[in-house]
Amino acid sequence: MTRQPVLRFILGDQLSRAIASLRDADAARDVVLMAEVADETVYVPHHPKKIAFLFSAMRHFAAELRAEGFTVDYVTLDDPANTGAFGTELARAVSRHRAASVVVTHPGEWRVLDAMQMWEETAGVPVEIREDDRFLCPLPRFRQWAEGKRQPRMEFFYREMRRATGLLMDADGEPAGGRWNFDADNRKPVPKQLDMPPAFFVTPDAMTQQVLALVGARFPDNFGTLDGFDYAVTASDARRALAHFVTHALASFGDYQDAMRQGEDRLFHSVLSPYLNAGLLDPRTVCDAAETAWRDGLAPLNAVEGFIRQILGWREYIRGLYWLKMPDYAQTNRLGADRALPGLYWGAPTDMNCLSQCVDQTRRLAHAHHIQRLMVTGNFALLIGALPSEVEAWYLAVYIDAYEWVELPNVHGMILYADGGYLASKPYAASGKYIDRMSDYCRHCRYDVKQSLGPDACPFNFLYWNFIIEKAPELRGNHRMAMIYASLGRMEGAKQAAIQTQASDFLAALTTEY
Ligand code: FAD
Ligand code: DLZ
Ligand code: SF4
Repeated sequence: MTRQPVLRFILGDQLSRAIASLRDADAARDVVLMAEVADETVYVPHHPKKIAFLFSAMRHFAAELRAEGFTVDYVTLDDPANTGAFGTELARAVSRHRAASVVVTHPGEWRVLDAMQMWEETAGVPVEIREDDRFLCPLPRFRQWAEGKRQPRMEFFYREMRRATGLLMDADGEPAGGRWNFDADNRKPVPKQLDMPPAFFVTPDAMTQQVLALVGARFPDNFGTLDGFDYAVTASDARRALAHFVTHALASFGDYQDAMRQGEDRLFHSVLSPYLNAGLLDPRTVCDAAETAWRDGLAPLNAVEGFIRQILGWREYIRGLYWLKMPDYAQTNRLGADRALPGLYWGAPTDMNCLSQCVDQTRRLAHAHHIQRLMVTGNFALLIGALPSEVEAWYLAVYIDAYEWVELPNVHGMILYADGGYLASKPYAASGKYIDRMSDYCRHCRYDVKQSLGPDACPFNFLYWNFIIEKAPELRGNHRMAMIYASLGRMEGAKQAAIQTQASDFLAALTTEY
């Protein structure tokens, strides 16, 4: 007598062999379901490289499971019977395989979790949703830590996580090197003469080529190019990417983590986020590899601590906040921002070289590093008062590593301050001076970063002061903004008025066309 199978539904960002929904799978009995569905490809207009990366990684994962002996029911996007949605594909598969029940892992987006509540009804069998335990901080633990805190700050969460995991801790319970954070040694601009790490790349195999053809034909008008696709699409290649980073870039990660340089897309960043977020790499493996490099004398502590903090601290904290605060979190708009997203984000030409470079890099790679996302495209969106929902949709669409659990708090909280300071203690607003200090973009720009008024003035300068003036009612009381408001107090009224006029003219000329 054959036993009825359990259907194990694996979503596109759950490509880990150790995922909870596969843990007790019986290859002789169960069926694994994976589906490329139209709904997931269009809820924002994803960059084609993001879609291609996920589809190819999904297909490779399915092939690996089959090689292990699993039955994998894989529904491709171009299958004529494909109904285009998770719920209906699940119902079809339950009926095809006469499944007794469904097991799935908690998804990374609220909207998918919400839809999952209907799956038992549409599939007609029990659906078990298991916790996603690929993170280092379980959600109940985060909730316990954040509960009752008006502004739960990442730095303190990070220290808890260092203690909980033992990462970079001495035997006596003190942080390695005697400090929790070495940022004071970091954040240097890149010197003119500096050898850059060699690029890591994977040549697309036949399976990836097939996906590239499918995505190219199906999404010809999406922002972004498929040309030069060289991302890893398997766990073993993702581990090679990690090893490459540790060998060639980690040692300088801390020094140059906030730097930008024209023509150097990745500098000393790891570009591991696509693999971490899709499940091809697990965060503990990445942190352990970095710590081992330090213990073996291959990378200094300021670099290794800075890198581990991004994953053990920021990544876990951002995810914890998302699930703690959703779905209400996305609805706040503390600064009352309401401007439609300008077309320059979708590639319309702009004379602002920093923006032009970061958007073009995003178009080519579906990747930009943190400081480009924060201080160039993010800072601009904040200063012009762009509508949070439109900025969020842009970040969710254009980056290969973007899922709402990680995109939303970074955009809504970190760059737009739309949550009123729950995540960030003050807005990350900055004038052109910051961009000039950390990059060489200004040297190639038609604007003059030293000027705040007049036809050649860097727009970041007058937009910054305009923001400070306009948002004074919300921000003046923030003690971290005291120095800025003291400077504003010393600025002549006539200059303030001229800044506001120039900003207003600039904003009026911004167009949504592209
Ligand atoms: P590295 O600089 O090498 O950092 C190592 C790892 O640390 C990253 O791979 C990532 O997993 C983690 N990390 C670093 N900073 C953060 C952070 N703030 N939040 C979460 N994880 C972090 N990251 C995403 O993975 N997906 C997103 O959709 C995303 N959207 C962002 C939007 C904005 C406005 C900002 C400011 C940041 C966003 N980030 C996002 C965080 C960060 O920019 C990317 O993780 C990083 O650029 C990925 O490149 P990397 O792997 O080379 O990172
Ligand atoms: C992002 C994405 C895309 C573009 N396509 C699919 C898909 O066809 N099938 C799938 O299982 N997952 C896809 N994903 C990832 C999902 O959007 C992601 O799993 C959910 O947003 C939950 O994080
Ligand atoms: Fe950007 Fe201003 Fe520098 Fe031009 S001058 S690159 S607009 S910061």
